[in-house]
Amino acid sequence: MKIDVLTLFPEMFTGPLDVSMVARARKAGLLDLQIRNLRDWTHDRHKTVDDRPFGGGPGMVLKPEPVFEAVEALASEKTRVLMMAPTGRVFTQAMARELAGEEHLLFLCGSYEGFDERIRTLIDDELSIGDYVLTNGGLPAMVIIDAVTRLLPGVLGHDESAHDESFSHGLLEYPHYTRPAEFREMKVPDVLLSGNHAEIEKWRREQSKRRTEERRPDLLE
Ligand code: JCQ
Repeated sequence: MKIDVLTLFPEMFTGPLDVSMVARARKAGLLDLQIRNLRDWTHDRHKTVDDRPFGGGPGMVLKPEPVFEAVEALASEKTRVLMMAPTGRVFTQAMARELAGEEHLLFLCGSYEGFDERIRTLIDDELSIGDYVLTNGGLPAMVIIDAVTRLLPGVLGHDESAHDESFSHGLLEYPHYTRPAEFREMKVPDVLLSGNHAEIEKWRREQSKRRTEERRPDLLE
């Protein structure tokens, strides 16, 4: 998969996307990820990307010209253009699976400065990662890139993907334990040491269900 990110803050993206599984996917050639500075599509000496709002008021507004030029340079028919904003549909695991099937994603990272409304005509989907306000769309874009990358074919090992299956059926994960069997007077449940795989499965299903009822009853609907 190819992913381009258009941002005013490319420095934000070093770190999260250079470690762990995303780094591995990039090195393996499964993910071609490029972070692009929106200012590269300006033509003036000051690399101006925003201007004062028509009609007055506080703050600045992202200008349409650099965004249009950048999107026209980076996108093709096959590109899904995504904008991160608290006004978007809330991102879910189902949406991650859908995006993982795309050839090319282009993330536009806006900010609370606001953007010229005509930029909306470039966008296929507006996505939110939750009901709170951030300073800009960089972190939401990284969250979505992370969630999508781990679903790309060949990125997860076989064990890890099988594990994922067992709880993307809408329930929370059951409790896990490793050695030692007793730690500071806290004992691992006997059933897990029993070697009885049918009983272990039953216990895990019950635990998943109970946890989901207690913590996320909304998932059971
Ligand atoms: C995304 N949840 C919160 C903030 C405006 C383009 O418009 C805006 C973008 C942002 C950054 O994204 C978020 C966000 N999901 O704050 C305001």
